[in-house]
Amino acid sequence: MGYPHPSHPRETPVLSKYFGDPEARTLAGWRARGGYEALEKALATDPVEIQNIVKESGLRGRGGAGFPTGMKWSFMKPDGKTHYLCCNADESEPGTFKDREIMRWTPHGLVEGVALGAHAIYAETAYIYIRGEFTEPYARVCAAVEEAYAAGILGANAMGSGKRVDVHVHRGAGAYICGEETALMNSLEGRRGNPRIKPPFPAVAGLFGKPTTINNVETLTAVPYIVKNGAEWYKQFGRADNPKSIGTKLFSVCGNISRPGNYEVALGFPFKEFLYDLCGGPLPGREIKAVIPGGSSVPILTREEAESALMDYEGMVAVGTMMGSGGVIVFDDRQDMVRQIARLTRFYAHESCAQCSQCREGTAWTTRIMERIRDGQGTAEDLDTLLSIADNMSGKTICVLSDSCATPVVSGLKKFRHEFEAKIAANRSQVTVPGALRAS
Ligand code: L3W
Repeated sequence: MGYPHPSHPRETPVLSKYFGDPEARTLAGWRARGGYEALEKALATDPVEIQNIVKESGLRGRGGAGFPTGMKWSFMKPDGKTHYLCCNADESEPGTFKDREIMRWTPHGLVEGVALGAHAIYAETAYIYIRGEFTEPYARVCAAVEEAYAAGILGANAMGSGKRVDVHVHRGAGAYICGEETALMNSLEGRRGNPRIKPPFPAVAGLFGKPTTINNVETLTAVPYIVKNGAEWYKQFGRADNPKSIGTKLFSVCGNISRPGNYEVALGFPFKEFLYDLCGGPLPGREIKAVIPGGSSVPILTREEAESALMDYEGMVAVGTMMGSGGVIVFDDRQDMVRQIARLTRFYAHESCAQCSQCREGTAWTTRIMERIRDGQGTAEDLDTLLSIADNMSGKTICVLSDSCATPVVSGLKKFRHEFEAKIAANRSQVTVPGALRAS
């Protein structure tokens, strides 16, 4: 894995400021850049005060759901029970590769955020659950944890505060589902990574049955900056007319785009300018056809929809999708959307834990039908069948993997139905009834 692209003048590099700077990886380098000052300050501050600063800052979860971080932390009370913090570093959402870069370049920034978060939720023990395939990020995070222990930043008397903060790094074994927070906890406990029914939410009964907070890598890494500079400083990032989406966000960009990579912008950035100015637009002679803006689990946008959107939680909802994890996948006019969507459904079918019938059967049937349409063997009835299966897969299972498989099918059929129909019309083996394709 190489160096990242130089920062674009229109980016707002906060978390990504030291991407590409190898010195920032070391403890000495991180400290020289102001690292661990926020943790030292936090360890001398009452956890409720830290929770309030984070609440006031408006920081929301950067893993996909956008839940307010300060509110999540405030569910954790000084009740005398053992508490745990889990950092979700199992980044596996197709199109998303920003946590990987945080861990590669600023592992101490993450360790600092994890230790700070643990203190803020009255936990002495934190786990970083890292995706199994992340060989280099795993090595970087382990090295940072080791250095932090050796320097007394972690351990029984963290930074001389008299408080214990232990951080364990746990490597996953390559299952996407283990990024779902309750599956992650089962996996950490040594069980099969099956999601648990919520409620109870982890804040009530989480890891080993104890109150637990689970936060994404990017979320935790943002916290030291907020604690150090204050909530008011953080609130400068965002659009003035939307107080619900505050801060900067890392977006990973891949697919048919001139300059792929990670970009950090203030929330509310115009998506059109992002795609064409920062990312250089489509490849020469091509046009953007579609964009998935938030990792493969969110609805697909047409080019026109994407170009009218603002990059924040509400801006993406306004065009019928979600900001999700910030994984932007770009498709140009060469792409066969049926083939692309079939590829996504196969991914979800492969990654389903198979606990819920709607997901186990639905992801498999959807993939079979998508692939037969892709291969020119589809029939007119297949489109209604796909929508009917999608309906049975949405909102009916323990976790949202099933919904995530249905989403690109439903949004793809709504926006690129003509591509499905063209493939079906070309299937000479079916008995065609005039008008049947448009019957629904
Ligand atoms: C206590 C309540 N806690 C909610 C907590 C809950 C969780 C957080 C958000 O899905 C999304 C999904 C993917 N009392 C609570 C409460 N909480 N109500 O708040 O919860 P939830 O259920 O809305 O979301 P989730 O299950 O965490 C995550 C989307 O992200 N996604 C996936 C990305 C995957 C990656 C990756 O691989 N790293 O980022 C992409 O869009 O579809 O919608 O902590 O406990 N009353």
